[in-house]
Amino acid sequence: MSHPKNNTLLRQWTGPLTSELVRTPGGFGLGQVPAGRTPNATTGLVCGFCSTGCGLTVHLRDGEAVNLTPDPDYPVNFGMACPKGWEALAPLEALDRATTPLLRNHASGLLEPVSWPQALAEFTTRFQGIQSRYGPESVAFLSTGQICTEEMAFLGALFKFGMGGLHCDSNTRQCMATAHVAYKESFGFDAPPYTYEDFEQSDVLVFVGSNPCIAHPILWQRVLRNPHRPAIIVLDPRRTETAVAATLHLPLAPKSDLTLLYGLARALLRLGAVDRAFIDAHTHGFADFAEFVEAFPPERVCAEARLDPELWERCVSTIARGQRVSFWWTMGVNQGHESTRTAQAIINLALMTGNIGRPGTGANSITGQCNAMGSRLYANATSLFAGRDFANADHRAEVARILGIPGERIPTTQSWAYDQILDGVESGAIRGLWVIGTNPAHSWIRQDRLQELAHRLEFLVVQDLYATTETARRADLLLPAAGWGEKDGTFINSERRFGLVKKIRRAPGSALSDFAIFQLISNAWGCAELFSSWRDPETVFQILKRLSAGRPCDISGIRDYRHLDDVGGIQWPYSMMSQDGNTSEASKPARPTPSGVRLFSDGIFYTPDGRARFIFAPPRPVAEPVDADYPFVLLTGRGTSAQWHTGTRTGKSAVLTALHPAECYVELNPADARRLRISMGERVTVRSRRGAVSANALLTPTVMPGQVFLPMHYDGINRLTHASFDPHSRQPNYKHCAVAVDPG
Ligand SMILES: Nc1nc2c(c(=O)[nH]1)N[C@H]1C(S)=C(S)[C@@H](COP(=O)(O)OP(=O)(O)OC[C@H]3O[C@@H](n4cnc5c(=O)[nH]c(N)nc54)[C@H](O)[C@@H]3O)O[C@H]1N2
Ligand SMILES: Nc1nc2c(c(=O)[nH]1)N[C@H]1C(S)=C(S)[C@@H](COP(=O)(O)OP(=O)(O)OC[C@H]3O[C@@H](n4cnc5c(=O)[nH]c(N)nc54)[C@H](O)[C@@H]3O)O[C@H]1N2
Ligand code: SF4
Ligand SMILES: [Mo]
Repeated sequence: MSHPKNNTLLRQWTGPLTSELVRTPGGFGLGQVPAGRTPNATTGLVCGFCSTGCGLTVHLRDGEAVNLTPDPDYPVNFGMACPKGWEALAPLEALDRATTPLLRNHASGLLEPVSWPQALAEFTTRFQGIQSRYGPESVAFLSTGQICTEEMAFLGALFKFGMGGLHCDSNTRQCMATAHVAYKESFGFDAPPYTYEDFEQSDVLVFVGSNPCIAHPILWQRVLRNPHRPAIIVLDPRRTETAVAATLHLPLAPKSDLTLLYGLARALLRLGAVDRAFIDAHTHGFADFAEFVEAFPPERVCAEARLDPELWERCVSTIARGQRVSFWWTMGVNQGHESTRTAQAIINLALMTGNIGRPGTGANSITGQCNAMGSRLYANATSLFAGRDFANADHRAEVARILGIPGERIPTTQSWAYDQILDGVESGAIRGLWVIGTNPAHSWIRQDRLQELAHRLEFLVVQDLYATTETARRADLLLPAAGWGEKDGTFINSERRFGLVKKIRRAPGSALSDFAIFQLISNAWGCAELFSSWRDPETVFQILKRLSAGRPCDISGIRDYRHLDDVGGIQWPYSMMSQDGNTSEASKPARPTPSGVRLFSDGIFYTPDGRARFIFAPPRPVAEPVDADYPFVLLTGRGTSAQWHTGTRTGKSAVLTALHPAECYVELNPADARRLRISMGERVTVRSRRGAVSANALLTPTVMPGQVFLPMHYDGINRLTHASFDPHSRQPNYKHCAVAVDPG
């Protein structure tokens, strides 16, 4: 039975548009926006696709969004947006939106509409039943970097402190786990140090496994605004759009990055292009590192990375001459079998050359999803709130005190990672699974795993905008969620900037914001008293401020949502009190345009002794090398700027679908195609030891002979990929396995 309070909550959440900041021709106000009362107003919010976090101006008629344009004043995008941003409203209108909870009728096998009270009762009885039979840890969740920070925080608190669960993870594991672990070990905290102004201030930019022209187009625009005629070096096995636009492209052999980066450290050392004073004052372990990299002479680098020695020389001398060198990395690094050490090899380069904490420098991981940064800091899944550790008794006591909850509600151990949770389903340790805002039946490295394991799960709940995703179609219970633009909250972008998301249209039918769903569940579950102060997103934001105080990610100086709206978002740290050189500029009260906040300008890191660490390990062989039967390396990644991941949102916009190929395609080098007698546009089969997909051949010299590239947006790609993981971050290795290509 559902708790009577659920009905009151339901009325609250399905009522009129909630508190919003709206600019009207007459001015600017915070408060209720009753439909029909604000003709021709505009309001600003950040985009809900990628982590760039562009500001968009939504044009409202009678309180509802009718159109949007990029915000010319937002200090991220300055009036620019990529196609996804321009089309952000279209996916919300899709006909396949989930508009009511759906429950599987096991007699007919069909999903059938039920009321919210029925759905909540089902959720509670089924999951509580599983927990009573198999223990509290037998229920798990997999969540996302695409819901608001306040929602992630609620979910993590509800699950761990309210429902007594332990094992939970999110799609951030597929994406940012490597950067998280690498930073934490090297800097003492998961802290991407840069501001976007660094794109404009460098004289040398090095992109490793990163294709911003496609994946972060507005960040690439920031590079193009750089007035210093910068050298741009791209390390990517493919000649990507970014590589073509660069001044130097190194088409390294896939997964030879670690060898190359150690070789670069050795070469810079030999040239004396190191900052001894910085190393001595601010780092730990350099002498051992310098000795270690001796084993990576240029001959070895060029042989293993298959590089032209002259190209290599140019790369080394360009970086050695640079005064303000910034290193940027994305999924070509994070998704690999030795990704954490590779990310740290980049960090080591920035440290040894003193390229950190100054304008135009840094070891800079570019984030993926709009709020992956939020999930790293506030999801309460793999780390305790605000980057704390579950195993640390002091950290648990702090969180218990701030939240006013009994300390024993906080687990003392770490959750399993994504792959371990799915293994847990296989072994029977996990019997109930709740999937929120992610589509693992397409995106997980073994995409059929959920399907294969479905019979082992007693209850699968999926919470999504659409009832049609590959994962939602398998649900026992579907909870219809409101999407970006249909709810309030914050996202944290790649440069650590909190930006505001607002409700500028009503969700269809009885779809509810994830926040409202978590609140209703806490109530139905019987643990609402723990969350009595978690009334709405903005009160939770105030709780997050308290959780952040004194932590590296301190946001206690942000007053409220209005403050974020006034100044175009605020980067952390932004503490109440000016604490050190890093935060003094940031901590001044609201400024019209906040200037870029960069970490480590004082050379003090978050480790106990304040020094950054040189961390390194010998390169290891790839998990699945090519052989005679499977002679191609399969690379996967983003295909076009108009496609977003599994296409559940971008696939609903007529404009965006016109901007990308409708059918799956595989990029193949013309020399390989000639040998295999494959012609342009021909249908081919790409096969690995695990499965096959059909694709149209796209013959292009942008992929090297012996390699093929498949965009991740088409269903079936992750039947091919090899389920191997970096041992430190447990991030999947999506970007290397062996495949064959057959005509037909
Ligand atoms: N349009 C669009 N934009 C997006 C997304 C989207 O789906 N669509 N997704 C967002 C998300 S969540 C993320 S995480 C980012 C991802 O952003 P990126 O990481 O820039 O995108 P990818 O295409 O996945 O991978 C980048 C490059 O890695 C290269 N690569 C493959 N193997 C290796 C290797 O061994 N070494 C090196 N050095 N490079 C290698 C690939 O050839 C590819 O060009 O994009 C974000 N932005
Ligand atoms: N082969 C290969 N596979 C990859 C990658 C690769 O490079 N190659 N990249 C990996 C990376 S970096 C990532 S980040 C993942 C992404 O993988 P996924 O997270 O599975 O991809 P999305 O399509 O973004 O799925 C998000 C889901 O959340 C729903 N959703 C959107 N907004 C909301 C909301 O506000 N609330 C709720 N409840 N639901 C919402 C959407 O409808 C969609 O179904 O894919 C990974 N998979
Ligand atoms: S670059 Fe990213 S944040 Fe900006 S409009 Fe495009 S998808 Fe949105
Ligand atoms: Mo990602």
